[in-house]
Amino acid sequence: MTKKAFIFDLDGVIVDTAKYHFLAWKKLANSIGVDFTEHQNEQLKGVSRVKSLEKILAWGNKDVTEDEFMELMAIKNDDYLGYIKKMDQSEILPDVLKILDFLGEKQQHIALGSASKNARMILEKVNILDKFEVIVDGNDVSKAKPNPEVFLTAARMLNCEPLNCIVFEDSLAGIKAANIASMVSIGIGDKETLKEADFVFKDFTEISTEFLNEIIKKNKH
Ligand code: B16
Ligand code: MG
Repeated sequence: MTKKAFIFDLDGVIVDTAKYHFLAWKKLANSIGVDFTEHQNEQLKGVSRVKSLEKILAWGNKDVTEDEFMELMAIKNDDYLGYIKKMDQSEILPDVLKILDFLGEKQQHIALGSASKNARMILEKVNILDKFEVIVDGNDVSKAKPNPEVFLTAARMLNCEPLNCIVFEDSLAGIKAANIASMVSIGIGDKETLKEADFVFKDFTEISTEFLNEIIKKNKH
């Protein structure tokens, strides 16, 4: 049987760092006189740091110089890292460890495909860095999701055909990226928002080992 590659997004799939992104972006936006709501934060899920700040400045109708832009990004990231430093294994989302261990026992490839430049640090903090054979994050790719670069890079590093890759994603951009790459896309979150995915589950507690066994056995086409 061909070995499959299971590629996990980080924020919203393994841990809920969106809440820390929200606090840090809100503080930054407010400091320059821009409002920032949780609804707007939703639109930053899976979006890179640069693109997130561009969106916030556009929402607030703010123009900044290139130097100011870089400084604002650094301030936000320092603030965000303050939250990350306090993370531990208790912040791993329900049943993520169970699924990682199951896939490990079944000797499947396990990779990370995240837009975050802080991905390695977060995996270290929650103590699961060693569960990933390959890590592709915001430092390794230049094209943001829905461009499939992040997932295709992981597939290439694992020497695995895209058709044999399965992506777990919480953002629509990430689901689109997986679909464009001809991978199996599994949405984690809201069924309506993620309806373009091949499968959608509210969270990992809804994913059975029977389902995973079927995915391991099955060919996409
Ligand atoms: P950083 P993911 C993404 O992570 C987040 O969803 C997104 O909100 C964030 O802006 C992006 O990482 C960049 O993060 O500032 O740490 O480089 O969902 O792709 O794992
Ligand atoms: Mg995500």
